[in-house]
Amino acid sequence: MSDYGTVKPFASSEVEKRPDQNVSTSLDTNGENIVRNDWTREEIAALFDQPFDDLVFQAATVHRANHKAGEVQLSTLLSIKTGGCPEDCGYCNQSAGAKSGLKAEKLLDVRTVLQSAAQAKDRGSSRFCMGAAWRNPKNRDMPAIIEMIKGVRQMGMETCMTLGMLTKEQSEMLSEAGLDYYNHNIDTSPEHYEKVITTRTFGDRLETLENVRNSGINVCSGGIVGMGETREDRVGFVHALATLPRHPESVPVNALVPVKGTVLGDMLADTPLAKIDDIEFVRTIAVARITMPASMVRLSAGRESMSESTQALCFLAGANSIFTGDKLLTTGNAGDDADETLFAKLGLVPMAAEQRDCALEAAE
Ligand code: SAM
Ligand code: DTB
Ligand code: SF4
Repeated sequence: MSDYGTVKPFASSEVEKRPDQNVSTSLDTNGENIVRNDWTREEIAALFDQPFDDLVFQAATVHRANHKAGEVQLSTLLSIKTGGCPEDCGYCNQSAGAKSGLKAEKLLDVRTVLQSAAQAKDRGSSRFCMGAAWRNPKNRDMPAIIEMIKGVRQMGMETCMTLGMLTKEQSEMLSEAGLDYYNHNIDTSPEHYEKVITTRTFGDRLETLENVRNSGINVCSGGIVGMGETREDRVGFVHALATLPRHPESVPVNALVPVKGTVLGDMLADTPLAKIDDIEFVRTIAVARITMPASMVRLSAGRESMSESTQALCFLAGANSIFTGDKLLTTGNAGDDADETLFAKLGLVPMAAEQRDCALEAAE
């Protein structure tokens, strides 16, 4: 199988018959939503393998049965502790081992973080996501982290944090502070994981997700497409998320931002794999939407170098969340002006925090 699956549209001069449409869906015969956690890899591979228009149509149908079409949730990111990370994630310029020239910084003070959150709120964002370049938070960092959560919540915004691995006790502390979401990505398939990161295991990731889930915080977990993985790995990646005991409430799908000086940025530079094929990226979004119908699917990193039409296809295929602003954690993002233009062209509107909660409750 090629990296982009088994459909060979121009393989011969014969007119090819399109595959039978007997693929699994998450809608029952009345169009009602069924949340399934028993997806097989074969079923997920069959979803990916469909003709593109069938796949996107199916994903859009599932999307409309579970969410208000045209509404997109907006989150803003802030790096609260940048660089110098002891982990060796091959995609990340914040790893101490990366030679990207990024300057390591200490944990920001609470006031600075709250000022950024207030600006994000003024620009229409409903969720503030704070990220730290840590393997795990130290107990001495927890008081400041807790103050940040409480302060952002007091402004009426949802809070999200991504701080690396958490113990049960740390998850409980964050939950008690009122943290709404914790982001912890599985990043890729279990098989591809060790080719990208050696300082922790896929199992370590699942353990933190379990701690977060058990402490009652909403789970945000997804990964990166375009790290030189195969179609089979993308199937395994979606399968790992869609078979969790409970689907993540948010599923960020990032397109690799190839940064010079990182293992993957340098390895993939000037190869055909340097940029994920747009159609394959949209397919991944669509399959995530179909298999996790009630979750928010976030079109995450990589939008800065994505055309408007590819982004429009992602929204059609069920993406209903983005990061706003001109910066992600350390790299560039599309920016508010570009997004305002895009939303106006496509007739998309920002989703209010309460509406998001209703959509989830309705689907549960
Ligand atoms: N250190 C924490 C951790 O790894 O869990 C939190 C921060 S980390 C930067 C958050 C996520 O950003 C990673 O799990 C990865 O999926 C994504 N990410 C990092 N660098 C990226 C890049 N160059 N392109 C796309 N996504 C990236
Ligand atoms: C996620 O899945 N994507 C965001 C968020 N979770 C923390 C981070 C993307 C980071 C892209 C590289 C950077 O800006 O440093
Ligand atoms: Fe550290 Fe997170 Fe970057 Fe990995 S992704 S190097 S854990 S900041």
